[in-house]
Amino acid sequence: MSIVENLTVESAELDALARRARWHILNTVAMSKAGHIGGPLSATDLLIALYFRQLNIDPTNPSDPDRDRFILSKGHSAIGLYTVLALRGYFPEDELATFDHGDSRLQGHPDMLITPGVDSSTGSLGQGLSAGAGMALAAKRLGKDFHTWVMVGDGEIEEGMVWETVISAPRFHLDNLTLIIDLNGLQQYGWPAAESDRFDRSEPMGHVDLDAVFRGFGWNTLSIDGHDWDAILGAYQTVTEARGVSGKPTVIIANTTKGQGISFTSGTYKWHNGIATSEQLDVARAELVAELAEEGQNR
Ligand SMILES: Cc1ncc(C[n+]2csc(CCOP(=O)(O)OP(=O)(O)O)c2C)c(N)n1
Ligand SMILES: [Mg+2]
Repeated sequence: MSIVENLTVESAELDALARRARWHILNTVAMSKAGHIGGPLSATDLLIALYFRQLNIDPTNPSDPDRDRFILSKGHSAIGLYTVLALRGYFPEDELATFDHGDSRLQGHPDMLITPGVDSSTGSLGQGLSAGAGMALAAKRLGKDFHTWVMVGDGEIEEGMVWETVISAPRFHLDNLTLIIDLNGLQQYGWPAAESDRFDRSEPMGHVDLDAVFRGFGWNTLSIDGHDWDAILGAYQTVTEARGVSGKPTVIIANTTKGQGISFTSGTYKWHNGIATSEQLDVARAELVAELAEEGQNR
């Protein structure tokens, strides 16, 4: 294989990276005046652990045919992916400032044709798992041992197309395919929790036993706390051990909090997207990475 060795990054360092990523997410969207917040923040820890501890990738050679693949099917969380790609070295952190500009490589939704490290264009919810299953099947047919990872949102899995692949992937014995469900309990809109709270957007999958459903369709299942490094890294390790052995795809059901990591964005659908005020940026900076203030990142 031509890929570089995985990095050795300790949990404390992962934590610092995640804080930095969360700051970039809030600040970049505020500066560009467009973009999503809650979904990128719920996925941050899962993505940091994936890119810094799990994926077999080489940021200097993003088209390596042997690289592991990652598809952010919940493409509206693009700024979360771009931030992690920048921290991992695919492009400069400074380039994040161009997010969503017309001539930028970092569009509002991921574009595999222009952004280094993006393996599939996404944004129309529901499609990424099918693309990932195709990649995993291709790997089997070509005799390659790269692994394909896909992340979906819990609102996203209301899309029927997701379930076509949930049904078919075990039939092809895709133990080189892993689905991560970012189960943050919120989407953009949803059902009211009570008559008195018409605008609560909670629990799109709250009535579904996802573990049992996936198991029934023939998947390996893991349920974890998606903000606990040991749990995340343990699940990724279990996936690695099952590769080529289990004959089944694996789903990681990651219990997360939408808007995780910043006090005023945490746990509310109101920060699905949004532009932070300068006062809110001050609060977030103090909570996350005070040292960034001196670097003048709040453009
Ligand atoms: C097919 C499709 N329908 C609707 C949208 C608009 N949309 C963007 S994000 C979103 C909510 C997604 O919720 P969820 O999957 O739970 O994502 P997260 O909570 O991680 O932001 C919707 C409806 C879309 N991008 N694609
Ligand atoms: Mg959600």
